[in-house]
Amino acid sequence: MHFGNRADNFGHRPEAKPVDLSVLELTISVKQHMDLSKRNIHNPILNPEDISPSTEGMKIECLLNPGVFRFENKTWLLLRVAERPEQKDGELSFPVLKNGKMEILSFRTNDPDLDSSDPRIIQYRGTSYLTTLSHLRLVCSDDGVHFKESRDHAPIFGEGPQESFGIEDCRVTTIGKSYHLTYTKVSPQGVGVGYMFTRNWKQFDRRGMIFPPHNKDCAIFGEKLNNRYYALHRPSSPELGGNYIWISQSNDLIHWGDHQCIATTRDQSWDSARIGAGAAPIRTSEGWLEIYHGADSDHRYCLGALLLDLNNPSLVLSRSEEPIMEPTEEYERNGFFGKVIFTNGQLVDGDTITIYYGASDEVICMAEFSVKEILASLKISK
Ligand code: MAN
Repeated sequence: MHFGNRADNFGHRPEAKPVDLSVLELTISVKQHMDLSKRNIHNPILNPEDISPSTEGMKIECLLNPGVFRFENKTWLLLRVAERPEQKDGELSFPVLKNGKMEILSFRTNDPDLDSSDPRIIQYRGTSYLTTLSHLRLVCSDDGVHFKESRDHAPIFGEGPQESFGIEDCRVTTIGKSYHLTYTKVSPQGVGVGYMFTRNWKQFDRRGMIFPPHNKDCAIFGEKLNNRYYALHRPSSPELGGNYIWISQSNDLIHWGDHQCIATTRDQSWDSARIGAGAAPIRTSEGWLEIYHGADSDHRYCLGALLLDLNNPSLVLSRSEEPIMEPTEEYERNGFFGKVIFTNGQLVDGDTITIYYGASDEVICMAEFSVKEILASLKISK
């Protein structure tokens, strides 16, 4: 849509038509209601071709869902890098980890026992596999927009049988001078939450699985409350319950208890099929602000917000009725797995939240929100 009477390529100027301002106002208010984000003009800021494969013979198919932190005066992303070998006609091949080494599994695409309708997962004779193997990679930037791979910091790969299908979607919570990493461990045994911490991004203290399958989307709060650590996480309960956000408490960040469900999916809504926490909740004057993802039965992933009580974050004060960000741009609608906006990393500076997000499960993007604007939208939702 354009307003006014711009000349066409041949210099013909169409007759000026009066602009119907009521339509314009309606469009603006509807748009503002739906999407509070300001996308960066450089989006996507990272594409699979910008990063080098971990091993010869591998191709990076997707960059996804980075954890974000500040370290040594730079902005860092801990990317999820999803790889597989270059695909040959009539064959579907992907790596798995076995005894610390990559092994390639292959299936004929015309095998009647193969179900490859979801580009992320295949089913073969009752067993599920991922079509790519993910590891975590560090990239850093002086301006928060242009990122380069760090030569001084090695990639983080899955280790042991609980991570044989890789590690994914790592949240990074900074507490004092320590960085606490919660990530998805994937293997045929199931999908659970792994935890490790580091101070220098060179040595990592891996502390194993802190939430057993099926569980993911774990974000640790950046400070203790009532002398305890808190974390949001997302267990799945297939028969009774569903894919809901829970909160738990711990004295040592490893053993978690006092589990409570704080938010469920909503029928007929943009978040009707699954919801999960993004990065660590943000302390605001009104409460803890959590940007979370919600998906519908069509696997369309949007972002919304939850406001949790400052002293007792298991109390939800308010929740977005409508998404605060939806997959509307070309790079968010089309890609490895389209119609996806997924965030688990952000930086907060005064009123500005800068989220880094995976779009279409393929490229890395960034967008800004105003804390005040999200809080105002939550007042309407209340
Ligand atoms: C799941 C996870 C995410 C991914 C979304 C959308 O929630 O595997 O990593 O981005 O699905 O595919």
